[in-house]
Amino acid sequence: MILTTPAPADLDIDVIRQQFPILDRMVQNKPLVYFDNAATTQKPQAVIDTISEYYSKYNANIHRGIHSLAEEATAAYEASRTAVQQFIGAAFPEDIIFTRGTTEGINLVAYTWGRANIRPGDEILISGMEHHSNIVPWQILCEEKKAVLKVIPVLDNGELSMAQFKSLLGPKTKMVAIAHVSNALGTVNPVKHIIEAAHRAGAVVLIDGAQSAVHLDIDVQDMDCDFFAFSGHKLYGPTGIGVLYGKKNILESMPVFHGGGEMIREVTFERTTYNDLPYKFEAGTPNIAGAIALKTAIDFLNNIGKGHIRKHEADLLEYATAELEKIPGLTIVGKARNKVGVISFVIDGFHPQDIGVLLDNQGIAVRTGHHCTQPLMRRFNIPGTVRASFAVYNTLAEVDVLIAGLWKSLKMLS
Ligand code: C6P
Repeated sequence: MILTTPAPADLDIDVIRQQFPILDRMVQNKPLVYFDNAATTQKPQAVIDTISEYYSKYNANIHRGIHSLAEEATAAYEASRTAVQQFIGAAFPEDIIFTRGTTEGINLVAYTWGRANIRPGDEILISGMEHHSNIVPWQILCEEKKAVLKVIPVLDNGELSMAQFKSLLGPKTKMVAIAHVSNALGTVNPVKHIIEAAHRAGAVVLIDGAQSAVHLDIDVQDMDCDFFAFSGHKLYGPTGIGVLYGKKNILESMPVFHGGGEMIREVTFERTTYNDLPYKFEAGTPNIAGAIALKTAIDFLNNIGKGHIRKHEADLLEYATAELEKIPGLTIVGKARNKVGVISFVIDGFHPQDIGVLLDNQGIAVRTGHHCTQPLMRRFNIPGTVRASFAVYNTLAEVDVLIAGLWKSLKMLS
C-alpha cells in the first residue's frame, strides 16, 4: 500500500460537510445519505465556485489567443497541469495529458500505443476484477491485431491470485493493465509488485487509478508504472475531466490519437506534423473549466491530507463491515486484507436492486447492480451487489442510518 501521509487526530467532519452544499438536501423527505462515492463524489463549494468564476470572469479559449482573458485561462489551465504533476509525483508537466476521464485515458493508450506495438500472438494481461473500461479497449485491440487477452483470476476473498499472475506473465506479454483499486470490491492490488514483475518480463504497465487516486498517495515514479489513468469526478472534482499520465519517452514514441486543432505543428494538404507533448494528445478545445477546477479539488484533498481521509474512511469501513455482518443472510463480497472504503454485499433471497430502491425511499444513495464489472459478478455467481462507498464527508451516524434502513427494507421485502 502506498500511504505516507500521517493520520490525523482531529478531523472535523462537520466542518468538511459544511463545504458540500448538496449534503443539506432532502431526498424523499429524508436527509440525504450519500454512499455512492465510488460512482462519483460530491463537490465542495470551492470546486463549484471555480467553475462559476471561470465562466463569469475569464472564459476564453486556451493556447490560441494573445488577449488578456486567453492568457489568464491558459495560465490557470497550465497551473492545473502542474498541480496534477505534483499530486501524482510525475517527473514533468508534459507527462500529464488531460482527458475526459479514465475511460478516455485507457482508450488513448489502447488506440495509440497498442496499435503501434501489439502484433499477432502478443498477449495483454488484465485481471478478473477490471472495470469494463479496462477490458473492452483491450478486447477491441486484440481482435484487430489477433492478439490474446489473458486474465489473472480473482480469489474467493477478492484478492488477485498472484501465483496465477506469475504463471500468466511471459515473453509474449506486452501490456499488463490492472486496476489499482477495485471499484466493486474495494481491493487494493499490490501494483508495485505487479509492475516490477511485468517490467522484468519486458511488458509495459497501465494502472487504472480511477478508484485509487482519491484514497491512496500516488507516486507514479516510485510505482514505476508506464501509464496511470484517473478521473477528476471521483476525487471531488468535476465530471468530464481526467488525466492520463505516461512516461515521457513512451508518450513521445506513440502515434497521435485524435486529429484536430492544438495537436498539430504544421498542416498542409500533403502532410501534417505534430505538436510536442502534452498538446500532441489534446486535440480540440478541452474542458477548460473542468481542468482548472480539478486543481481546486486537488487543493481540497491536499488541505485535508489523504492520510487523514484514509484513516476516517477506514473507521467507517470497519464499523460498517461489523454492523452489516450482523444481518442474517448477508454476505460481503470482497474481503481482501487491503481495502479502501467500499463494501459490496448480497443478501440471501433478495435482489440487490429491490434493496437499492427501498434504501433510496429512505434517502440513502447506494449503487446496485454489476458496477460495470460483469465478468467479476459472473466469477462470484451473482447478478450484482449492493455497494456502499465512503468519502471524507460520511459519518458513523450515516452508517447507522444505512443499517437501520437495511433492516427496514428487509422487513418490507419479507
Ligand atoms: N466506476 C463506479 O460506479 P470514468 O467513467 O471514465 O470516469 O471511469 C471509469 C472507471 C474505470 N475504472 C474503474 C476502476 C472505475 O471504477 C471506473 C468508474 C464507476 O464504479 C462508474 S461505472
